[in-house]
Amino acid sequence: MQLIMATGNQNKVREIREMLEGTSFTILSMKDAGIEADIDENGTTFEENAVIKAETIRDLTGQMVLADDSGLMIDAMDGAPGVYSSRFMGEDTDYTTKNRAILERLKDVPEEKRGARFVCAMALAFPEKDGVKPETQVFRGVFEGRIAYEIAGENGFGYDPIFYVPEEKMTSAEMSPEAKNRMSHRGKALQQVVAALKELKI
Ligand code: ITT
Repeated sequence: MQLIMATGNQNKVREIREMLEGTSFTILSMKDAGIEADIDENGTTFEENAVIKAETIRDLTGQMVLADDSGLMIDAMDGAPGVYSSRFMGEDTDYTTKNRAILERLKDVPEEKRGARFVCAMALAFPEKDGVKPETQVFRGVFEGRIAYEIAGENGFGYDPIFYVPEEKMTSAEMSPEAKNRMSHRGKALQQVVAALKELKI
């Protein structure tokens, strides 16, 4: 079964493809599908934004669509950057600059107050049938960790080099892709999506 992924972020597409390897589900990115859309992510929660993205592309294509809205919530920054993770310090600012700025901001914050989590909401939107749009299903995955003291690791993307995973004693950018996918917010949300797709029996 093929799903269109409503994202312009190729790192998300890569991780989701890795996780779906060996299943009967395949992902077509918007780029592959030749879809260009500038989606206004004006929701205030991950769930709202995931639904906006999935339903916009479902309405445009008439296909089943999966969307991922995710971000990093930092306790010492009152949950920021949160839903604004990709827009933090400006969409075009590179992640080395963003990550350094966060480390600088937290330089005097002790370990026990450096808690952080990656959150991922995934929305699955279904094609209209007999003039009715089925209800979009939404799932959430959370990955708990802390903000590191230094940038470390080359894997992953975005904020991975400053996201320390205590159980692994390394950042999520130092973890192998397989290990990150097993523990990550995206991995946990995707497991629920796959279970829901299997229930559909289509
Ligand atoms: P789309 O809206 O087109 O899907 P986007 O990158 O703008 O792409 P979001 O609005 O969901 O996506 O922002 C998510 C941001 O959160 C992402 O750009 C990263 O900065 C961060 N993020 C999410 N998951 C991450 C992960 O697994 N590792 C590192 N950073 C992550």
